[in-house]
Amino acid sequence: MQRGHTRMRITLVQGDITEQEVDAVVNAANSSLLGGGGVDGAIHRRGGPEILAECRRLRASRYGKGLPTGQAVATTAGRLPARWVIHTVGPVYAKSEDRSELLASCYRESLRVAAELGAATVAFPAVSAGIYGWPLDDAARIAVGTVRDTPAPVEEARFVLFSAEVHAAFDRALNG
Ligand code: AR6
Repeated sequence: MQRGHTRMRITLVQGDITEQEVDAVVNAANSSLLGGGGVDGAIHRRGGPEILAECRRLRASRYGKGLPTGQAVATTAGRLPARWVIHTVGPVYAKSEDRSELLASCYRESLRVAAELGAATVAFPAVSAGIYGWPLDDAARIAVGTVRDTPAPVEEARFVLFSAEVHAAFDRALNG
């Protein structure tokens, strides 16, 4: 079988992304790559200082001005059960401007990086749906639709949703 031609399985779980036994965990980071609240805070706390050390090296080299919104970059996962963290920067929600393409790009670019790493299982949070204020149903629709439409040599894309409410929104987006 040719790589990239297997169909990616999309799964949903309610839980904490830092506990997932997957190859790669996606982090809803900010451009600084130096940490924050929400998923980002949890990943750095649980993963330990190795992740931040690698993020600092990225800031000192390829991403001197920070990681642009919609892009993705990998580091070690430190002490997490995963092997890698793929940091992506979601757009802040704005009523005055449609930033959906940037949000879709987070999922596409994260899958591209996962493919480069050879990750077979990837866990995603609901990017931009917390501190960045994206309305839940729309964030879920963009997340599920983009992952579904992005061909990648990944066996499982697992959305890990922190609350029953977010899980329900992703379930509606996936199963109608
Ligand atoms: N596992 C899974 N989901 C989680 C976890 C967890 N451990 N913790 C929170 N969530 P957010 P954003 C959910 O705010 O909106 C940070 O400060 C949360 O309930 O983490 O993209 C960054 O540094 C929500 O559904 O990310 C940026 O500055 C979803 O994850 C900014 O927040 C995303 O919420 C990024 O904001």
